[in-house]
Amino acid sequence: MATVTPPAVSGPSAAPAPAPAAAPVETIDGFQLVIEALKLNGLDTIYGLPGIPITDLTRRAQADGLRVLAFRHEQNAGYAASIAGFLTQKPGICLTVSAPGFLNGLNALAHATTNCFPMILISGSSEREIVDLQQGDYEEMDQLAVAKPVCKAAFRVLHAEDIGVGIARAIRSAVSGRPGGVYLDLPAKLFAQSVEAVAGRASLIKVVDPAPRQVPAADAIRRAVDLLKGAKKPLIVLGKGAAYAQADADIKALVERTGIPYLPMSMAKGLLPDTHEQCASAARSFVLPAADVVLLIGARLNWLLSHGKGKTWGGKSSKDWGGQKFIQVDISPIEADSNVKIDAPVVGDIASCVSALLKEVNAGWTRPPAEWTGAVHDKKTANVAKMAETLAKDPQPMNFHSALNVVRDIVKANPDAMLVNEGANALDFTRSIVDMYKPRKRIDVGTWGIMGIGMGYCVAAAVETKQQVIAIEGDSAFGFSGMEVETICRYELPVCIVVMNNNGVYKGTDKDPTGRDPAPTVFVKGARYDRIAEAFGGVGVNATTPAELRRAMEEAIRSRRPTLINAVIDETAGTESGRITSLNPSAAKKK
Ligand code: ADP
Ligand code: TPW
Ligand code: MG
Repeated sequence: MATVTPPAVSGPSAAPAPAPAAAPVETIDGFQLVIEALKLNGLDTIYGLPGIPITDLTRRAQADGLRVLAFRHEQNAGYAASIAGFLTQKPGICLTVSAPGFLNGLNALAHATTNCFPMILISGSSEREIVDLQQGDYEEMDQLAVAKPVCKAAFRVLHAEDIGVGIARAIRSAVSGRPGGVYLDLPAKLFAQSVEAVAGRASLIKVVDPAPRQVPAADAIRRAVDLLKGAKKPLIVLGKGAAYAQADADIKALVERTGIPYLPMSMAKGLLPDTHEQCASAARSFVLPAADVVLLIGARLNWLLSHGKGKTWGGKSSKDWGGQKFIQVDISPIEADSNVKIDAPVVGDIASCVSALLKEVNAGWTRPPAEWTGAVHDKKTANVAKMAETLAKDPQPMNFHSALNVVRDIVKANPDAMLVNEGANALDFTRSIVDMYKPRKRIDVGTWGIMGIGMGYCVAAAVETKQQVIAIEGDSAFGFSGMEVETICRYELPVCIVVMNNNGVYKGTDKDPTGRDPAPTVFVKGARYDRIAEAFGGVGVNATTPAELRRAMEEAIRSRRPTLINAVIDETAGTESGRITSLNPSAAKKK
């Protein structure tokens, strides 16, 4: 520990007396205060990439017992931090250098905010005086101003004695209310500042109750329950807010005791097993337009739910309301009425709201009419049978269905494994074919449908849960973060990546009409992604049949070694834009 000798105090007039031999005062610097503030708050993992001015922060954090995962690109570190936040309810920490490193991390910060994941992006920054006068410092940028529009809150700390407050504010902002991304700007000069150690440590804050419960009002619960009781065709929609809330037992009890069919959004799959008799996933296009009262729990009526209106919901045209009444459980008081009228908003944290609703579902509760649950059941059984037929086929070359039939079996046999998923067809088919059995096991492209979350999510999923990770990746999607295979191999993480290689974006068949270049949607034919893993000491397998894919996945899970399987998929198998063709302007025009 560094020491300083305090300056001698001399009186105004007396002849200078020899200074008394002062005991050296122990000091603490900015680096150490940041590390101790994180540790004090249980934030023990950093996803980042070193460089000026934070290199020593990464080294000293590691020396002090924090887990520091160093990435090859900040965007992937940021995505890792964002999903760590989703999985743990603690803000995921991403650490970057100034301007370019900060900007590389910014995409993930925006993603965290959009998806309501708690995350703190901590970036080093250049000298304030020079930045503010725009005198051209090394990596000069007004990062605080740039971050503000895409995050929930942004703070800068200029003095070492304020580090405790800065980190406390960042933590509270990230996890309280609707969770989101927070930016924390730490200028280079801050790290080198020293303060007296006892006072410095005393300035750190251990945040008490960072995400206080928000209990719903009794009249809001009553209104919701009355509406639900009057329903003839009720439906529950579970979103990723419900998965985040970790109120798994109460959510399951609410669904089962009410007897209402439920639809899980993508990342809410597994809150109850997808094989649950009340799960209506396989009858989605039947239940949405038919339901009369819909209880939304942690799911927004955004594009993923067709804004709660239009033909999906039984409306006459694309903008028409389908006539349903909505109950919306959400922590954000301004979410209700964002797209259609919400008849019974229930504002509060999901754990408190579901527990309050559950109290009303007592012995006197009438389950939904058998006519409704029977119709949902019949529709679902027919669709499941149709899908089983498709899955049983063994076409040459392998297609999405025959490959995913293998993944479906592997996930069923390993229900604790984390499933990471991105792509277009590779995403949509996996979501509908691969059943999930436990909460928070499926993590994917989220609200924006982002390509590039893949390898960052794999690292965080392995680090935070210690479970086997299986990533089902479109070949295009994989490319956005592929270099992190080195990171996965370096930390020897139990990650099995399956690249669904159909030679391109959606398909591999497009041609440049002029004959000059490859079409914008296609890649090198017959690319061997498996060799990327081999380059870093991992296992690479080229799989051209379901049997080869099965063997390779089973071996990956048995060995827990980093594995990349190049699954060769029929390049004609995909459809343009996967399931969201209607949002593609040119494709929509052709209709
Ligand atoms: P999905 O994409 O699965 O439909 P969304 O991301 O659209 O889910 O919606 C998640 C919703 O959950 C957000 O509106 C957010 O405010 C809400 N939410 C997140 N965490 C909680 C919580 N702990 N309690 C209540 N609501 C929450
Ligand atoms: C950050 C646009 C949506 S899906 C996709 C792109 C480029 C790739 C689809 O090809 P892939 O899947 O992964 O091979 P498959 O199975 O259909 O062949 N940039 C970002 N995000 C998005 N969503 C895009 C571009 C896009
Ligand atoms: Mg592809």
